[in-house]
Amino acid sequence: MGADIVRENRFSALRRLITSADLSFLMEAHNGLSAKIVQEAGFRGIWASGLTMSASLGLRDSNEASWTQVMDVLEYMADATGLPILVDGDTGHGNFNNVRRFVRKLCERGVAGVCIEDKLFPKTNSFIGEEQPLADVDEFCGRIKAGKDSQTHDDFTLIARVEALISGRGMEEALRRAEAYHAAGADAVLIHSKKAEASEIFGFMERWGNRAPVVIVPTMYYATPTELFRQAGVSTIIWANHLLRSAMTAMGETARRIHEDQSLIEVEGRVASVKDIFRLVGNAELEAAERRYLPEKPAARAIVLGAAKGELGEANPDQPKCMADIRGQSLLQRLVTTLKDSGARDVAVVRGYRKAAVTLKGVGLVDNDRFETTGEAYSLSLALDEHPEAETVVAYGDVLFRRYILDSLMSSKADIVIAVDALNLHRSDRAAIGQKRDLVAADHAYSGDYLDDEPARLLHMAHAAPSADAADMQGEWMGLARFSPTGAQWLREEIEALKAEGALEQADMPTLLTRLAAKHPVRVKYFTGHWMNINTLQDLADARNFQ
Ligand code: SPV
Ligand code: MG
Repeated sequence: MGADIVRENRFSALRRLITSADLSFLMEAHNGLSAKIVQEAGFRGIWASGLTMSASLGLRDSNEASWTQVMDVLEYMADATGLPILVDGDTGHGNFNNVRRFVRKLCERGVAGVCIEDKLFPKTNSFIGEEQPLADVDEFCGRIKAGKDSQTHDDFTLIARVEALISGRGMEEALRRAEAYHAAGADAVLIHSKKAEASEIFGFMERWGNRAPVVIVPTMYYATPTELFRQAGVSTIIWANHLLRSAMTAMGETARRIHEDQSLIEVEGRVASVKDIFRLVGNAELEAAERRYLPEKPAARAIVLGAAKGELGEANPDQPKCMADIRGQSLLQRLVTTLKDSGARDVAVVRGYRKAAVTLKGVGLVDNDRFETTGEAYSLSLALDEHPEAETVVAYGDVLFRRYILDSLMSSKADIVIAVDALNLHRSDRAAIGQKRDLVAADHAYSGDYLDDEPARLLHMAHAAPSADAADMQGEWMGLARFSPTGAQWLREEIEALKAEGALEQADMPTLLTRLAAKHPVRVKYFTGHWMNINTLQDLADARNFQ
């Protein structure tokens, strides 16, 4: 129903654009994506150009694409936007009979109008050669009548394109044809010219005297000010091919750059981001629909360990590390957004140092008031509530990671899975030297082979600075772990065991995970980068560039 209403409106919307007293504009598009770009730019209608739809398929503008292939492209465009589309129907793909079927199908697919030109099938682009043969006037009028008689929507618009000026037949012939096409039922005429200035257009407008709306395509006479067309009474201007042409320029430059550099470094940042693609094709809508229609998984919960003081003192006065500002949002806010986006709806943050500064809407707060004398395992124990069977994500409060890393942990079948950076051990930058990290020993190392998905198992973990004798260490834990309901049960049991031994208060996460690994399989999932741990001022600066 909703889609039908949009389609209904599109027919009348195009009719209004063409018949209104104001000058209107149609912008070229050649596929669903460019149609969306036209809409975002603010245009109120689309020109589905024969030249650019063909070219984007790698074909010539000579009816090499069949009319059904054109129809498929139009369907993507109509689905991609709510804008009315005027399609370049070339000659109508044959005689009156082909026009009838074409128009019926256009109405069915929600394409609001067609422009047909008085040439012969197979057509040749108007800017190629001279004196192209024209259709017989009566025969072309038959195509117009057939089209109008076949429209299944009252407001469908049929525009007749006059090629007399382009093919050197002169103004009298152009006027004679325009008059005949108008009388045959065309809703408007498109007068085409390939001169570099618009004298033919102004000459035609004067003689035509507003008998029916006039559409023009100033590809060749582009330098003429638009205002003059407005004053001359032109109804609609078609900007006929400029999105495809600008895309060709941009794609060519990008391809050459990458080919020369064998690298993306010069190109990244100058091209649309992957996020831009997601936005334009409407991924947010799909996510909302998934929440509406997919069976709800029992909500996962997340525990963020944010009690520690950290060492960001001067840059971050009076604040715990997790509240450090990163481009207008706290580290904690960014982390919690990623956790929630990945399905951990119920987030608890354990706070301690300067706890009053740790605030965030939509999260539960747990206080570790003994943060100065206790460690991570103790903080975690405070947040484990009475529901140990829930799927649980545990994250350090001072890490940033790309969402796919957490998504990958969330989709793991393992009961306990930890995210490990396979390459970070080999960091040689100054910030990394001598810094203690959570070093991971696993039963096998990351192979770098895309096809190698053999699960690795944690042997032990230690909070230490990497050293020469750390050769048995396979990576660095990112401070991110996921426990299935069973894994969460094991976690609780291990915390209880530590407590019984009087070791809970001092235990860190590596100790806890090592103990778990001795009793249960703890899966190591390798990643290579795309995360960071904020320990130093330099890290904080780097985090501001983290996407
Ligand atoms: C098209 O865009 O395919 C047109 C306009 O028909 S032109 O190429 O100017 O003839
Ligand atoms: Mg064309």
